Amino acid sequence: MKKNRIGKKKRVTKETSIQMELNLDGQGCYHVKTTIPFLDHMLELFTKHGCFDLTVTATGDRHVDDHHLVEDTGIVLGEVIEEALGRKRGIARYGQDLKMVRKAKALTPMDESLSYVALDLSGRPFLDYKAGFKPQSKSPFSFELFEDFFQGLAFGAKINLHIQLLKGRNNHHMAESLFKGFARALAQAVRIDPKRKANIPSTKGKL
Ligand SMILES: [Mn+2]
Repeated sequence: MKKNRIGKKKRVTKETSIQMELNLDGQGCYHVKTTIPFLDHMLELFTKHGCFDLTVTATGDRHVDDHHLVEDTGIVLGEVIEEALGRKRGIARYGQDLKMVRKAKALTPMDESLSYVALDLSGRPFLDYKAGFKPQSKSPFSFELFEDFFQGLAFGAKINLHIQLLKGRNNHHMAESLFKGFARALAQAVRIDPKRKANIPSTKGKL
């Protein structure tokens, strides 16, 4: 039987302490405790829609604000993705969320919100991120932190990641659309393509 692709990481700094385990060949099971309920909700969506398994225990200096913890959680998620992929033998490499594809665009609707996510497990970190969340003075969560999250993730995983929120009214739905879109694009990119057998999908012979 094929071995599951698992990444495991413990990262401790003076600002945050994060322990994470990701199984790319999972079943959508999660146990996520970051002390930030909205971030937990997003990581759970990601796990369920990508059909991964994810365990996260994270704490940080939230008396400052949520920035360090959100950003570092993104970095560690990127690192466990990279570790789980190993040498990337046999993977599809490119991910596009094919739900409601039109004109080669990958779109994920979430009620009134709609986003586009495309990625390449290229080994070259890059993030293009356009998501205009609405100003929301009473929200317990700062939605602009998701740019830092995905920046950390793209660099931790060494992936080329394009995220664009096309429209939306409600920040909660807009964030859900981004995380579901990311999960589904990643699930496609990491899938093993049986035609490739164990070869690495690059003319360089290395990713
Ligand atoms: Mn929700």
